[in-house]
Amino acid sequence: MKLTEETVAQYGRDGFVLVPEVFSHAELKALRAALAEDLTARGPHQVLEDDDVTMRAVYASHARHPVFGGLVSSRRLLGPAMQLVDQDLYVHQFKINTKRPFGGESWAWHQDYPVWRDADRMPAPRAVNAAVFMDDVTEFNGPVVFLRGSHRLGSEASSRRRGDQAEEHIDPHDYALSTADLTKLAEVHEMTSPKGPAGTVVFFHPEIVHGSAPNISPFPRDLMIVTYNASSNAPRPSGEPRPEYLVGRDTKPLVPHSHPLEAAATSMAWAGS
Ligand code: HL5
Ligand code: SIN
Ligand code: MN
Repeated sequence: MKLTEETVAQYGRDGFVLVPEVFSHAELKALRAALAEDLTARGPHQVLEDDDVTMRAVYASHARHPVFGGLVSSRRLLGPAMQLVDQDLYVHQFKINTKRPFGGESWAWHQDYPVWRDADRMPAPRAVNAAVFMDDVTEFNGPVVFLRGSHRLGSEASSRRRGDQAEEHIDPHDYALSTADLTKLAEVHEMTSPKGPAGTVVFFHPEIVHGSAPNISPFPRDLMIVTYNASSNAPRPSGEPRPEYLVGRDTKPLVPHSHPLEAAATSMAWAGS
């Protein structure tokens, strides 16, 4: 149940890697049902679009719903994440970006780590995102676009530039790269958007430049992102930390286990390779 050496090297070069067929159809059904249940819990952990009605993102479902609670220590996510960071890990952040059909909004070009460095005082980019496709991701429904290899530049390009789109959750809009910087970077770093059927997982580096376009297709694009951080790299806030739904407090190393969903797994194609 391991990424190959070649895959780990590819992650080092590109800043992301796509792993196909991690979750089966039956498991995705369970995940979608869990999301529907979790969406009934109202609170500040739900981020709305500009219309103040449509769901844009929901945070910390793993803290409320047992299906997501178990999933974060699944071998299939935590195993590769531990290989990629080469450290013991815990969940820094859990979110599902729910990009609705016919207009789900874009996410501005940004890097994640500068946000967590500034807002949470996370010491280093010793973390990895595991993005689980809860829907098929195509060129039509607003896939995440990466600048390949841009994580190797570090975080110099990003600092808070604009306003206050959000108070607790920090919208990438507030950390967006300038058009001049993005233009320069895109000359050197190819734009690429990993796509695939629901159940695909993309692991990506906290310093890779990424963003996504609106979803004008008739299909949803719900993307679950678990950010694993090294236990040795827990934030050291100087004052009041941001709310727990944004910044995980339990920094004890997670132990990979076979999630109950795993019992129903039929497709483990990547695991043996
Ligand atoms: N919304 C996140 C936070 O921590 C930051 C963004 O994609 C992650 C940049 O508030
Ligand atoms: C998106 O959901 O398209 C953006 C993902 C991210 O910023 O991590
Ligand atoms: Mn991001």
